Amino acid sequence: MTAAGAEAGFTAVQAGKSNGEANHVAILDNLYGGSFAADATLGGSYTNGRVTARRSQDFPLSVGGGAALFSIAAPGAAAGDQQWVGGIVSARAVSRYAGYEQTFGLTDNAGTFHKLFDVSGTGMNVGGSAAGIDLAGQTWQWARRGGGDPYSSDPTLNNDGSDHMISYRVSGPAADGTATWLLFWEDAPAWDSDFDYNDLVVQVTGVMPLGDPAAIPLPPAVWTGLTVLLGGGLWSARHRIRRWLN
Ligand SMILES: [Ca+2]
Ligand SMILES: [Ca+2]
Repeated sequence: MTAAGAEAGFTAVQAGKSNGEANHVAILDNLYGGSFAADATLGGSYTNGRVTARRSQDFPLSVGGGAALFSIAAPGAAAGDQQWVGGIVSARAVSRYAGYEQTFGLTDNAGTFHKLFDVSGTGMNVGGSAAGIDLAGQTWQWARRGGGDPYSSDPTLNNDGSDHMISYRVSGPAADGTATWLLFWEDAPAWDSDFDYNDLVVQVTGVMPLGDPAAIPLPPAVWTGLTVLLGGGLWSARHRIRRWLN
């Protein structure tokens, strides 16, 4: 980890040990085109001159004396990528360089896992997506399942206490309340990991409903509605997200 990275609170991303695997720059190039290079003005970030993937902090100071909340609509410089809050969310698999099967979802604050999709394929040629998931007013952790051990965006929930997800904000928050993120996962336990964070990459797009107060966690009982929403509700939200995604 560089001194600058340590100061900014970034988990170090190591060079991969496996031949033929794409690193973060190659994954960004494939996803957005152009040639991404480190952006010297933003620690841990990359740009192709048109699109910038700005690294999220991993170990920030707590906000307001409590848990750091990472708002999809309004990320603060002091917020990390462990906890996420608010918005209507869509997500899709971008790449997979892993021996393990990969499943993506989230956990609520009761610790219950909600699967969003299984990942098919390998390398850059992968499938798996979910759209129009209403998480307005919710607080959650992203979660990776599949083969091997389960891992969370919150290191304190991981069996090895390590950070298994680093993230970049790719765009937004825009005037219409949208923002896009990339989540890069490491799926091996610390004792056996290269920590190159390319085992699973997921693109997340959030839309903050107009007037949403954000950052107000609701009781776990609210989560019982998630499955229903995944089943086909919120068509207006889905439409907004489809319009925004390319
Ligand atoms: Ca992290
Ligand atoms: Ca790895």
